[in-house]
Amino acid sequence: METAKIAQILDDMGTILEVQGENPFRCRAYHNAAQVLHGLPGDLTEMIADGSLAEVQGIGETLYAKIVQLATTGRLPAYEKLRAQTPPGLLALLRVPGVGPKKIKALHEALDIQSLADLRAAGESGAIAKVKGFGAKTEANILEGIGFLETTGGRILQNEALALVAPILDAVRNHPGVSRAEACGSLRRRAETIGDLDVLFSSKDPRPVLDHFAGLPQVAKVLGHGATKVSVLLPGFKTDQFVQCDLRGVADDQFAFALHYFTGSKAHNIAMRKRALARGLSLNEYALSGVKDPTKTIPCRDEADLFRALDLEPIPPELREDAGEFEAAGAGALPRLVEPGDLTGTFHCHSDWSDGDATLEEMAAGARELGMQYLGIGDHSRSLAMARGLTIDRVRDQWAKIDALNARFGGSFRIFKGTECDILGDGSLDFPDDVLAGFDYVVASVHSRFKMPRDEMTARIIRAISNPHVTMLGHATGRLLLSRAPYEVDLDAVIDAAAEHRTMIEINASPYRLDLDAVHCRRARKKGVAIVINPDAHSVAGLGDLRYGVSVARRAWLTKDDVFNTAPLAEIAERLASLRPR
Ligand code: DGT
Ligand code: CA
Ligand code: CA
Ligand code: ZN
Repeated sequence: METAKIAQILDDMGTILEVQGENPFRCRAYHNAAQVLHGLPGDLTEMIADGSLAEVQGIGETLYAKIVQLATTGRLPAYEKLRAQTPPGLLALLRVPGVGPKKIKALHEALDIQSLADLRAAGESGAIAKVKGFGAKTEANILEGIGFLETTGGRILQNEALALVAPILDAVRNHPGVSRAEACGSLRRRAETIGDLDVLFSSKDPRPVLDHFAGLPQVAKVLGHGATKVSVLLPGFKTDQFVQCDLRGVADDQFAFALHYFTGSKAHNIAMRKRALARGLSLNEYALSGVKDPTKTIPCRDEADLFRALDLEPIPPELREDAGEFEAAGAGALPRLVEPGDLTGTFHCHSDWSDGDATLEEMAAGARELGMQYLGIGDHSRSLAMARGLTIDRVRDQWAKIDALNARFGGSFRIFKGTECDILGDGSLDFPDDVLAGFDYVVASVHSRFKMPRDEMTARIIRAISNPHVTMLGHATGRLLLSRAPYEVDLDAVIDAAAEHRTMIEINASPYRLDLDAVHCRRARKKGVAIVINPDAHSVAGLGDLRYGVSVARRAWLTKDDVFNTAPLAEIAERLASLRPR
């Protein structure tokens, strides 16, 4: 059994025990062990075999035995028993933002709530407000949370979709009958979140490939099995969550048309078909042919051929939203989109000085490994105690440490001294100006009081980014994709202020956040705001999230020159210095 799956089971057990009102220490032991498994330095099976797992801090004796049992047998009767004691809809309630095990326990006991439907009915009838410890405000929050859950529904994050699709694509590509295979749909367009997975392959005989796919071990349920298409459910990353995956097979000479069609978006496809019709051609997922004479077909080996046949430059998947790409591609004026390899470094990364996992040295080594020339460390500021924000004294210690490291790098690499400085409630910053002046750059972010009225939040952020010490605005809306709505803010006003004060705005590349979204990012660029792509990395692995930020930039039509962190180190140093107030 995979380590991540075992961790999930331990987490679930901790949660069920919480819902049952078990002693908090016992519950926490399960959650802690799950965390430890997520951060395990080696392979779980090997660590069991060589005894090193027993040495790992944070896993007690009982839990150690349970992990070994799960890893070796794939089963745990204690877990099955707990699941059997829990109504099946109860854990799903945890997906409602703002509803935790304690609330579930109370509501279950007071109102016998067992499912989302029960919870909504109770909220709508006003029954939740009457439960001890709840009240009208909590009830309204819960109803809002249910609404949020419903609109985001069964969607998953891009990183989850990529992790699910990779082994499927491997299996399909490795099948001897397959010549080409690709993941299409929203995933290929790099949309923020993904509804279902669409995989396409070409082959002389799709049947054995489809049968093989339907029989893959990770398939939880086959929804439909036809001659050219199989739909299945794959287990998602949350308990009782399933993700649909459609696999379609076509002939090799149909592949380009099908790839284009199933990549979408739907709006793009409709416009593309209209364009074909305007040229007397009919386009569908299998062919491009004459309207009057369907036997006249235009063969296309790949998508580029198809676009050319309609007098278009090839349109990258990220731009296919019918949002101006046809005009640009028809005029030969598509931008040359920024690519992951264009990034020379990044800012807004955390180290173990605040809430990151890795040391400064490890983060720098990780960045160099990725071919970067510099790394900006922006640990949290003092008022964010929860994230171990740095006091002014600690900031000065960190500067000394960074100076020493930079001296060691001798110019071949550089760590920039940054801070992710909290924007306080009134829009002032968490450090005084004389301290801010000592950093190479300042990222300003909101981490508190998310529920402020829109006007107040907008004024707060504008005040912060108007401070000449602020180099860039961090995660502009504070949203967490699929789990926390953005705060209320007039982003257009923020963008205007950023342009006026020459403050950059970050694309937060964490797949859990991804703000600034592509639409506002495109607007910001049009107003002349410099965009910077930051991973908000809390570990070395987190630096890899930059790819998701590049996708947002591409969806926003950005070229290399529109992105600040594509310049070489010397130029970055110069431009940062020029942005510091005199
Ligand atoms: P998702 O799954 O909600 O994240 O979004 P998509 O874009 O992957 O949508 P999906 O899976 O329903 O369909 C995949 C692609 O197939 C879609 O992007 C465009 C194409 N497609 C699906 N339905 C239609 C349709 O009714 N008309 C046209 N023109 N294309 C369609
Ligand atoms: Ca899809
Ligand atoms: Ca689909
Ligand atoms: Zn951060």
